[in-house]
Amino acid sequence: MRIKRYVGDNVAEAMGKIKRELGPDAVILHTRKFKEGGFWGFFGKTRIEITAAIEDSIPSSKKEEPIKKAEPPMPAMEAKTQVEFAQIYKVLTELKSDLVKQEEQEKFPKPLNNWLKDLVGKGISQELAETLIQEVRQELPMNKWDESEAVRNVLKERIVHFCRNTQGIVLDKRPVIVALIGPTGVGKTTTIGKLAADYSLFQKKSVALLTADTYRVAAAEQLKIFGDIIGNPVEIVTNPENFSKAMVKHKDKELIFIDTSGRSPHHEIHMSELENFLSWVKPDLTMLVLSATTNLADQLIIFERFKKMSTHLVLTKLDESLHNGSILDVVVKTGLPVAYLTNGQSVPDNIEAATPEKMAGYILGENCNYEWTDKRFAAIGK
Ligand SMILES: Nc1nc2c(ncn2[C@@H]2O[C@H](COP(=O)(O)OP(=O)(O)O)[C@@H](O)[C@H]2O)c(=O)[nH]1
Ligand SMILES: [Mg+2]
Repeated sequence: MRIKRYVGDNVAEAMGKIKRELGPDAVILHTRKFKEGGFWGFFGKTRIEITAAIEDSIPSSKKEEPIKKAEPPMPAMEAKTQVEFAQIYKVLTELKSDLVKQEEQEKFPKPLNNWLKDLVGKGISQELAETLIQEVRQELPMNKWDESEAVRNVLKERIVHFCRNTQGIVLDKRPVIVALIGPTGVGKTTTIGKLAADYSLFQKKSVALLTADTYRVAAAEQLKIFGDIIGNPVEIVTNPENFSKAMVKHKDKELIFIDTSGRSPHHEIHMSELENFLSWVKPDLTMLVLSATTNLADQLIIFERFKKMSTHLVLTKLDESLHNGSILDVVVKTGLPVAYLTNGQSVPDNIEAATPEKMAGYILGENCNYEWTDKRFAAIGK
C-alpha cells in the first residue's frame, strides 16, 4: 500500500492531484484544513490536505476483473463514479465540520475571544458581546489585543456610549406626575419610597404619594410608612373621581408619585386595567421598573407588553445579581432613557440617578463595593 499526502488550495485541486498520481482507485484516509503563513493563524491562506492510499501490488487491470466476473448490478464505470462521489462527499463533510468547529472556537483572535467569553459570562447576550468585541478589534491595533487595560478601556467607552440615554425627573412644571409601573415584586413601591424621601427630605420639595394598589394589605402598610416619612398621608386613587379630588388637593405640590399594583404582563385584563388607569391619570413620566434579577428574555417580554405606556426605565436590584450585563441588552433593545438605578432594600439610600458611567460599572461588575454618595440627585430637579 502506498500512502501519500496531497495539498491544494481547495478540495478539487487536491483530489485532482490524487487522481492523476494514484488513479481512480485511491482511497481517502484523512482530510485536514490548515492555514499557511499569517499571524496567530489569522490572515494565512487556507489549504486543504488529503491523505490518500492505493494498493500498489495489484495492477489496476487485474483489480477490475473480479468486478466484471461478479456481474455487478451496474456498469463498472458508474460504480467507480459512485465511489468517487462518496469520497468527495466524505471529504466535504469532514471539512465542513472542521470549519464549523473552527468558527465556533475562533470567532476572534484568542485574546479577544477570551474577552468575548468574559462579557457573555457577565450576562451580555452573545450577539451584543460580539458587537462590542468587533468594535475593540477595529479600534485597537493588534499588538494591544492582549493588554487588559487597553481592551477594558475601549469596552468601557463603548458600553458608556450604548448607555448614553439617561434622564431623571426634571421639575419643569407643577406638579410633575410620575407613575411607576411593572410586574409584581420588582421594587416599584420601594423605589417610590426612596425617591419621595429623597425629594422631600433632602431636596425639600413638596411631594404627594398616590396609589392605585389596593390589592394587598401589605402594600398599603408599606406605603403608609413612606407617607409618614414624607409627612403626607398616602391617597388611594382607584377611579377618575377620587383621582380628580386628589389632584385638586395636591395641585400645588411640585412632585406627585403614583404607585400601581404589580401587573402581570401575561394577564390581558391586568394590562388593560393599567392602560385604562393611566389614560385618565396622564402622568408626565411613566417609568417601567425592571429588576436585574429577571432573566433577559423575560425582561424583553415584559418590555414588549408595557412599552406603549412607558417613557423611562428604572433598573432595580442591581445589588442582587453578579451578572448585570443583561441591562445593556435591555437598554439597547428598548431605546428608553434610564432614569434611576437601585441597589438595595434600604430606603432612602439605595438609589441613584442613572448615568452612563454608573451603568457601565454595573455591567462590567465594577460596582460591587460601590459607596453611596450624598446629593445623588443634585444635578437634576432644578
Ligand atoms: N436587593 C434589593 N431588593 C429590592 C430593591 N428594590 C426593592 N427590593 C425588594 O424587593 C421586594 C419587592 O419590592 P416592592 O417595592 O414591594 O415591589 P413592587 O411589588 O414592585 O412594589 C421588597 O422586599 C423590596 O425590599 C433593590 O434595589 N435591591
Ligand atoms: Mg408595590
